[in-house]
Amino acid sequence: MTRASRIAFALLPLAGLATGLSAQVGSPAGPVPVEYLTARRADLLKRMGNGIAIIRSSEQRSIEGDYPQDSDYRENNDFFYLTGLETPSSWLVLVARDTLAPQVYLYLPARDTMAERWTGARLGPGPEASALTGIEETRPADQAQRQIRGMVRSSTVRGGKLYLLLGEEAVSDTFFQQLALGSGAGVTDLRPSLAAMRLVKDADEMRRLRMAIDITAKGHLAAMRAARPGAWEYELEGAAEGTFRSLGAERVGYPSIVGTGINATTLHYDKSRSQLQAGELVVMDMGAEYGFYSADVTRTIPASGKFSPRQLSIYNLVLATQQAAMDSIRPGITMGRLGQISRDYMKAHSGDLCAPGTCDQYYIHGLGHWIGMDVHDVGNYATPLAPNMVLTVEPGIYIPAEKLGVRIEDDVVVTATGYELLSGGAPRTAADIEKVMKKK
Ligand SMILES: [Mn+2]
Repeated sequence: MTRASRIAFALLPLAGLATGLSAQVGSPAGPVPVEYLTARRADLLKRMGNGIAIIRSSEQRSIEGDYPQDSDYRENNDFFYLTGLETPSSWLVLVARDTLAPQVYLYLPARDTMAERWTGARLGPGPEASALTGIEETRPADQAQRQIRGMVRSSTVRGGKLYLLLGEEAVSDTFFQQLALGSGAGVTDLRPSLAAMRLVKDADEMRRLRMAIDITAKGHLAAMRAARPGAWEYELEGAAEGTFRSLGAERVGYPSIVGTGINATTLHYDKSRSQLQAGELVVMDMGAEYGFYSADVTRTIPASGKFSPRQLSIYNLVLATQQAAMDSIRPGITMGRLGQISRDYMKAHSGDLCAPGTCDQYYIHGLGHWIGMDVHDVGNYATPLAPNMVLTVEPGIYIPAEKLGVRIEDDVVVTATGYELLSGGAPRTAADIEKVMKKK
């Protein structure tokens, strides 16, 4: 017995096999309603004009070779966005035609009763898959490559474009290379269209993001309460991640960053192996993933529960800088402009805090990024802001010589007139943080 199958055996519930349907809706977030999936596919088909798009799911990872978190399978974001499914080795085919109705095909591996005894029920082609996705045409995946070749031929013969997700994998994939060579029409990258769509969140995406962010705020509160001189970074991380899981998050959106003292000045320190010392600041950058959407929130706290006067001055400068950037958020402005506003603000308000220079010399990263299914989500950063785009606002000051790092990161959604703060559940002001840490 392999290690993987032993683990699978240990996890197999004795109650027997669930149906494919319940296997799919097992996520605490529930399924993506069919009307959203249908609308997303219709939008993409419209953007395609005349052509055929091939979107492949992720493959199952190997417990022995890839070291996933327990038996974790993470679907490809674009495949999930358009199907709501978490099915390995599957294909989605969209055929857009100038005058005729578009066609959509879903290829799923046929069910396999013996394999399902080890790894749980799967969704095969058939009525359940159609009910979940709104795609009538579901077919066995072992027919996918042959049929796709035929469909690509007939679409491109009619002057249709061939659309592929041209990531690293696609470029090195033999089947996709053959399709590209055989199409006679070249290949168009599908990613920019999907990125533009995913940049503006629909109501189901917002529901998931809000929940991911609420859960994340509670995790930060738990970490604040776990902090004290002598605690280990991993205790804070464990307090937050345990909270995430207990509230329905499937995984973390990215490896948690908990850095105390000098570690707080390493932007992506994720080892969490040091012990908090009295007088240090701790940067905690942690976000839950819920229903495929990831929060991204950073709080900076004093290990002993009280900021020193110097720490407080730096902290308040970062907070005011963040607020200045947020106050400038409105439809039409760009991320680049917001970044400049934050930098100018910090420079103008540094006083002698970072003398002989100004504190913006220690603000060594950008202001923020899109969030969504990826914590650094897809989307062109030159796109002017519009309602229902969701971004982080996260200025910071990092002074290694003083072992002092401060980052404050919040998640906001753009509204018709400005922004809504989504991550206010985690205390932001120094006074509110001190209050939480005092009460534990
Ligand atoms: Mn971030």
